[in-house]
Amino acid sequence: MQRKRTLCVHRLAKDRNQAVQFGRFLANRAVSVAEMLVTAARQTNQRAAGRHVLAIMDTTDLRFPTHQASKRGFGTDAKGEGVGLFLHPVLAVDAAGSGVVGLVDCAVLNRTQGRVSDHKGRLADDKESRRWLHGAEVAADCLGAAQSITMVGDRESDIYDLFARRPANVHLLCRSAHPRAMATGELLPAHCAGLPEQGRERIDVPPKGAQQPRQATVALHFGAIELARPARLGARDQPRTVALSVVDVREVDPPAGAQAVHWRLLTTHPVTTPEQVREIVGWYRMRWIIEQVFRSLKSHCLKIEESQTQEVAGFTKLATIALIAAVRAMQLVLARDGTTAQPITDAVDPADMPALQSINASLEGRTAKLKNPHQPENLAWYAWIVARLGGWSGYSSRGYKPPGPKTMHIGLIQIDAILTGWRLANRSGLV
Ligand SMILES: [Mn+2]
Repeated sequence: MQRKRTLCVHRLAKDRNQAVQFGRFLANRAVSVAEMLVTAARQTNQRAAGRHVLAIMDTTDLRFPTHQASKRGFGTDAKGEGVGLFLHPVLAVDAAGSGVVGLVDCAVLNRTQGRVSDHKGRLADDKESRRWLHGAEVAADCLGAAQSITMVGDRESDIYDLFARRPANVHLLCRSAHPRAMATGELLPAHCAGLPEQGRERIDVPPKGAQQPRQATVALHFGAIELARPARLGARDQPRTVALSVVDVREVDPPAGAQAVHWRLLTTHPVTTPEQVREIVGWYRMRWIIEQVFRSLKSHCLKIEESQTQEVAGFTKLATIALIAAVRAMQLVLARDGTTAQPITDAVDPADMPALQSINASLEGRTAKLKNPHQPENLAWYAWIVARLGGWSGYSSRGYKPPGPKTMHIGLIQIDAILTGWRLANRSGLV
């Protein structure tokens, strides 16, 4: 799937016999999602050795509006209307180099009981929000080789239970969602409004909906806080307070009609300087990587929601493999500038190197600008080849778009066809 970039078993297989074999493989109960994930996490941990790793998590919902009738064992989608399934992966990203280290875990949520309605009346352990704490625990267990781990989550992960029960070796970083009460009785938003400004910064605001990309001036506020246990948790075996840092980044004088930038981030990291604020905001912004992985899994690349697989168990296995393939394409996107210092062996079989050398030579132009600027030992060298085969011009100056997940996806399909041809020619003695 990493090479052929499809979930369609018939296209993955070279003939009908192999398609039958693949079907049996997926239906085999000994082939488990847990085993696939443990293997992926083991490889990720090896690459994570000695690094500060961000364990980025998010939930995505899959929907199958055109296959409602044929799907078996699936629960309902986010709206409770059609057939759906939820994936909650944990992705390891290098905090310093921003390269994708690999997949750590993926929780699968299947709402066979229908939509969860009564959120507040249930204890944290029983709720679907348990997936965040579970992800933090898996990261703690599986990334033992990492120098340190910081879990990164969006507003959904603003959960007291998570702050209170996080594993000792996992730091947290999430966006605040609730106007929580502090130990002093004051509410968090009011407290942040009273914090002194500690500096200003110009930042790039990416385009969103109808909003154009722009530059914004933001004022930085930060401080140590203590949050109080929510009253509804009662006297559970939870600490009365948790100590965190808050980072409050607010746009100064936003242009008329624009949505003002306002990030209120909560973290277990100490924050005492504007440099640390920049670091925290930079780590939070790396959350876009997991959103890109979801995009390549769904919309234009792997088209996971078009899968014809009917049984939920078989589909979940295919989806896990597809997730690993989507993570690999994203790894190439981030490696393209050579800043992640990843070895080419992370993605390439050494036996394919002669073919790749030849493809590279055929793609290089006469001018220095159109030469592959990276060394063949580096993953960036391979990313350059894949991107060029995917239709990227090779120009990286202003005005030219750098290659994204879709370009890498197309390039990977091309490279597979070329390598297949290369191996055939070698076997027939023509080369
Ligand atoms: Mn989310």
